[in-house]
Amino acid sequence: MKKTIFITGATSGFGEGIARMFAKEDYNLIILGRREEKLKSLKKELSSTKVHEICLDIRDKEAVFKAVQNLPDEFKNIEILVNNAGLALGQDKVQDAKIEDFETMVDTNIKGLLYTTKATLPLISKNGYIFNIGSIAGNWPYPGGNVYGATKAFVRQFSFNLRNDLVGTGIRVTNIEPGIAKTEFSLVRFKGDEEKAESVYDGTKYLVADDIAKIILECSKLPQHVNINSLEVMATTQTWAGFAFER
Ligand code: NDP
Ligand code: 8X3
Repeated sequence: MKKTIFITGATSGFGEGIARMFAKEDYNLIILGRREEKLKSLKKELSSTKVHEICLDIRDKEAVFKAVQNLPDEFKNIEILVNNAGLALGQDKVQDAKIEDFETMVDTNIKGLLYTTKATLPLISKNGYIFNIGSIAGNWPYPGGNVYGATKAFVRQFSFNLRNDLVGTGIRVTNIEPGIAKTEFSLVRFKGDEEKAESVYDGTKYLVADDIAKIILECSKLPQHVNINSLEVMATTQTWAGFAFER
């Protein structure tokens, strides 16, 4: 029987890259996102394998549980869940930022991830695998990283605690913590400001979706008794900035 991978946020960036990578590995795919057209075109592109698309907003708890309950039988045995859907909104100081942006990040990156995890857990096979996409922002503070970083710190700690709860099931949990990567991430963060988004990547070498997809594939191929708890990955060009001082 073919294995199934469930990828949230598969309409762009890491999620789309992971879908392409696992299609080549002959997995059945469950792809989730809000943009129906992108889901449809990805399904068409990857027609050599079975693809089930779920068009919804992961902030909608009822919709998430219903979509998982209504999965066609051949997709009900999930080998790998990738909790990837997420976003940053703005990079302003807490005192200047919009409370609505904070709420969207919390609702998506924390609550949405909890809904997809809780809904799919009963369908994850013994010896299955859960990848959560955290961020270096969950490990290291930076100016304007405030709520986004805090949501990713939640994802990291939740991943570790989930491991505790899943002991005995054989299900592995890895928190992947990428640094700078060129996807639609900055375009979303800066609300469609293409110039500002591009400036994040100007003159440097960044990670791409395929790098993260490869890392996930390699982790999934490790022997079943090996669990990588967290994996922080940066572009070789990226390092830490050091401490800032008021003078
Ligand atoms: P993209 O913006 O390219 O992709 C984000 C994906 O998440 C899209 O498919 C989007 O789909 C989906 N998504 C966002 N909100 C929702 C929602 N409410 N409901 C359902 N789907 C949603 O960015 P990345 O690929 O870079 O981001 C993927 C993950 O990686 C995120 O969790 C991000 O925080 C994290 N990350 C990114 C880094 C980077 O530098 N790029 C570095 C570290 C971590 P749609 O719009 O169709 O709903
Ligand atoms: C995205 C990486 O450093 O831009 O999670 O927050 S960063």
